[in-house]
Amino acid sequence: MTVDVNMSVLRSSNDISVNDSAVTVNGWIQDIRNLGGISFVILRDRYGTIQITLPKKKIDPELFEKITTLSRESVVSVTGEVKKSDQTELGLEIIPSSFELHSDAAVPLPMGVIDKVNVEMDTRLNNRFIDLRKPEVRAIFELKSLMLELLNEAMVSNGFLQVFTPKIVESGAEGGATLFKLDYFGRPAYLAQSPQLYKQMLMSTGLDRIYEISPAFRAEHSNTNRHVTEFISFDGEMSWISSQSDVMKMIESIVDHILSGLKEKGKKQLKILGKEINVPPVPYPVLTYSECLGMLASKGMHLKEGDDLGTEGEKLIGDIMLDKGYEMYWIAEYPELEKPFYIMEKDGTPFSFSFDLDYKGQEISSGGQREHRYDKLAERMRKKGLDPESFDFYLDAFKYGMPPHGGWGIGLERLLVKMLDLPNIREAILFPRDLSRLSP
Ligand code: AMO
Repeated sequence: MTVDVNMSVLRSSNDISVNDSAVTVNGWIQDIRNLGGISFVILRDRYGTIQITLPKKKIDPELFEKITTLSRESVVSVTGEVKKSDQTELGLEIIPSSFELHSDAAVPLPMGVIDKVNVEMDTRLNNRFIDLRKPEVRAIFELKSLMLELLNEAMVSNGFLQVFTPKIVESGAEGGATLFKLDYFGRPAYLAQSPQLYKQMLMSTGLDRIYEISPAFRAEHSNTNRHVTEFISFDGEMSWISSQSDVMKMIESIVDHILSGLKEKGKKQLKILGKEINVPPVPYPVLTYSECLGMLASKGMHLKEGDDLGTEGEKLIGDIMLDKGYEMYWIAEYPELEKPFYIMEKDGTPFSFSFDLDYKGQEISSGGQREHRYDKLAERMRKKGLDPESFDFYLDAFKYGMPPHGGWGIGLERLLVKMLDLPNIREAILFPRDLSRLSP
């Protein structure tokens, strides 16, 4: 009898019924080493590699010839006997009795899988199907998937309902400059930049805690290592808050659950990546925007009240905070002019009940308390040069009973990138979209 196994079974198996019995392993031929009297084929699947050992004298000559002349990355099933071996990393090897070739890989490969040469990111992304065969690339996406699992866990345990809102919309929420325009059966429409308007509308229904994890689209004209045109936005909205601090506390508990969960459950992937996750203690320190201006001035960067902190400012604050031992911190109470119409003003001041969560010098989230009072909201829209009438579908939800509420949006890839200290957001997206990339 043969048992169909993958390498995780072999890795975890101390079971003698697998060892010493005939197994079939499926995978990609990673490497072939011919050493005269003996040849080795390294077979790889999602879980690892195993050595297929072919002592020339003991193997059928035709089988030997066929296996050892296969091209790298061909896909095969190999059947044989599992033997204990102290020569291999796994402590096991397979002596083949037969094999099946499913797909013969063309030569040469567009890029190598195990070669240690540095390949340009563009080449890697153009050949993502090969790039993702590398365990260290795949580990990022295994951690991303684990991150979503942990995130869902945190949301459910806090009583949040998962929702999905439209991605084809009539009006944007995050400013006209980054809207992708569509032709919707002859009418103008846009790709959603965020679920902002919908998640707020849901607060008026009594669904008092909701979250959404979905693609968000931004026509970003800047080519940076932290902007893409399509990213995964993790949004939450909650009613009956007393202040933005309630929202900040919620985010802290969710982020803490994700980071500690990944540290614990992602050990295997973190080891492949050679990374460790530091879990910053909660609560995270809160800096106000005005304090940040002071901190920057002390380092020679002089900004006026109302200026955007900018990438450089954010980085500098990150360095100052890291010197003090903080990787994660809040920047709160931005000038109301800097923040979108839906954010509540701090009455009698030029500031607002808003916050960003910054991680190692980069914004990973923003949010705040929302303006839930209809008249004030319409007034704030006009102040921002928007016509409240074109937002009727949204404003109506405020006209007929809206609780106080607040929420956030976290760029999932930005969080992952900072957690793993990856050099570019594109590393955390399977098939990234940016200013120049639309394929694959
Ligand atoms: P904001 O526009 O700040 O806020 O976006 C929220 C978070 O989304 C991520 N992000 C991006 N990630 C990658 N590429 C991009 N081009 C990009 N743009 C944004 C960032 C950012 O912190 N509606 C509000 C949130 C709220 O108030 O609930 C919003 O969208 O990590």
